Amino acid sequence: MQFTRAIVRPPAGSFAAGLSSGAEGSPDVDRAVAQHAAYVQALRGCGLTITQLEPDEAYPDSTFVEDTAIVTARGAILTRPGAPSRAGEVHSIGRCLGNFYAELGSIAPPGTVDGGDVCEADGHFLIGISARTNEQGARQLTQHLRRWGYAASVIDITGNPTLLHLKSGIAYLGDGAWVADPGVEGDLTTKAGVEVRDMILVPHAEAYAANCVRVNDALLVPCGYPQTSAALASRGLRLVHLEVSEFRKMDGGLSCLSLRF
Ligand code: CIR
Repeated sequence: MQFTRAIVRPPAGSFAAGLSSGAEGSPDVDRAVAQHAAYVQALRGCGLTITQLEPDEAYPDSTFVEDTAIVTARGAILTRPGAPSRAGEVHSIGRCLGNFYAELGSIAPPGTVDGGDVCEADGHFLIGISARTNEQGARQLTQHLRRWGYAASVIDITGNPTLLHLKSGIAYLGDGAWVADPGVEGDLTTKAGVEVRDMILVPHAEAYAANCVRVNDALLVPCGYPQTSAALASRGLRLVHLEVSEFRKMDGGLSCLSLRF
C-alpha cells in the first residue's frame, strides 16, 4: 500500500520517565530528539507529508504514537492502550485524526488494544494478544475491520515475554515477504491465514531488527543488525538505516514512532 501521510510526535523532556523493561538503562533525551528528527526526515524522503504534534510532557511514552490508533485506507480506530499511564494519549491523537477521517471507531472497556500489536498485510490484519492487547480488544477491533471489508486474525504472543508487542517480533514487507522472530514464525506461517512466500528469520542476537517498517519503496531498518540487513538487502529492497538506540531503551522501535496512512 502506498502511504502519503504520517503523524509523529517528538519525545518530550519527560521521555525517560516512560515505561521500560529497564534492561538497557536510561535514554538520553537530547539524543532521542535527534534520532526522532532523522526518522521524520527519512519519512519525508519516502514521500510522506508529516503532521508533527507537540511533545507532551504529561505522557512520557507519547512519542510512540503507533499504539494509540489503527489507521487504514478505509477508516481509523482509536485504541484503548493496555498500560493505564498511556490511556490519555488517545485524546490528542483523536483530535488530529479527526482532520483526516470522518468518523473514528473506538475500543470499549474492558477491551484493550495497543497499535503495536496490529500488523497489516495487504488488507489482512494480524492482531497480537499480548500483555497490552486482550481478547476483548482484539474482538472489537476485528468487528471494526470486518465492517470495512478487511480480514483479521489473532496471534497469541503471551508465551513470548521478550516481545512487548506483535510488531516487536514481525514485520510485513509486501508481496508475501515477512521478517520474523523465530518465536512467532511458527504461528505466522501455520495459523495466521496470511500468505508467506518469503520468510527472513532474525537471528537471536538481532531480535530487535524484526521491527522494521516498509514505507513505499523503502524499508526503514535499525542500525546495528548486519545479518538482518544483509538478508533484507539481498531481496532488492531499498534500505534506510536509522539509529534508534534511545527508543530501544524504552522498548520501542521504528514502527511505533509514526502512524502511516
Ligand atoms: C511502552 O512500554 O508502552 C513504551 N515504552 C514503548 C511502546 C513501544 N510501542 C510499540 O512498539 N508499538
